[in-house]
Amino acid sequence: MSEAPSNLANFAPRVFSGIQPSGGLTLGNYLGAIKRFVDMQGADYETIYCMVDMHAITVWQDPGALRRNTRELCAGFIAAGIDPEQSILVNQSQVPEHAQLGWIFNCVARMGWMKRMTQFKDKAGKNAEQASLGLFAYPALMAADILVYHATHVPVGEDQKQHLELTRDIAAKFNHDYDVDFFPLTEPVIEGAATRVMSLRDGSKKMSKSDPSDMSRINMTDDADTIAAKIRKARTDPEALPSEAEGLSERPEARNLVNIYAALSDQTVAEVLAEHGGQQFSAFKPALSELAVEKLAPISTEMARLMEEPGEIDAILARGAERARERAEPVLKKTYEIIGMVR
Ligand code: AQP
Repeated sequence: MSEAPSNLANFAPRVFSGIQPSGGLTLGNYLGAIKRFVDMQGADYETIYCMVDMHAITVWQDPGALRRNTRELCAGFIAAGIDPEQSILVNQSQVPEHAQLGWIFNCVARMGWMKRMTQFKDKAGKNAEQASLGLFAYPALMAADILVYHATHVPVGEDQKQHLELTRDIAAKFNHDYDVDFFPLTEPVIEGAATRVMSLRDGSKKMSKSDPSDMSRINMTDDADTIAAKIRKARTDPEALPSEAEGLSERPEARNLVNIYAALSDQTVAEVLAEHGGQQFSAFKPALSELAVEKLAPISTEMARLMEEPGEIDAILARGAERARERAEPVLKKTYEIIGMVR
């Protein structure tokens, strides 16, 4: 983590976060990210939410699927409660300043820092020689996504913590190297009961849109029967639920289902266990399915409705790009000035 003292008092509060259109949205993306994006939308901050399509292509994407997933992600944001008037909704490739600042940050970030990024190691796996250069450089572009807006707060799931620490390190190094106080040392906002939703098949792996097993995740577009079947088949242990949170510490699968319940019902884990402690999974799973369907069905129905009008989604993204560029352009211009580029 960067040692530089916080300089956030010098910047207007602004929230930025992004999601990759690398597949359909999962319950992990919803609880760890989108639901909290909605909570942060309000008078206190300007909010910018991005479909990070240039990150998605760090692994192969079929062009038709990428287009569809980008629109579907935008529909998901809106259906979950993001207001495109109040927040800026934009896809990354329509704001070239992200990539332009990303290049500069490739020259600020150090190889040693990048080599420590666990997400690259996880995603590249044993086949690192065959991974794209973009997958390796991804966190420097992510820093640019955030800092091109001088964003001060970034709501994310737990898995993004290391990338946000790198973002602070890049900002601090840039400020130090050029003797300026130009980039904010952004604060990660990792809060709530579901900062790390785990796979339904393996409590040690996070729920992910690119997991080969569809049974490992709940997709935001799953219908009620599919959600119920996935929860029924979710891996658990033979014990009843404990009545205290400590009783979940060695039970990752049980803890995951309780965390999901807590996040969906806006309760604490203690409140969920006060109500359901002592129950067998044969009773708790149907209660969880019912809750999940109740919360997710209105979102998926609205997503499907919005997807019938792709032209409207494209217009929202085009307008979002205009508003985003109004903010990003002056930051990039000033960055070029600071580093000595003749304009
Ligand atoms: N399982 C999760 N629990 C909580 N939060 C999660 N997020 C993702 N999965 C979980 C949060 O969602 C935001 C967007 O993530 P992303 O799509 O940009 O990338 P990711 O973290 O790599 O998500 P996936 O689903 O695992 O995508 P793929 O499979 O394409 O790599 C982030 O805030 C993330 O923390």
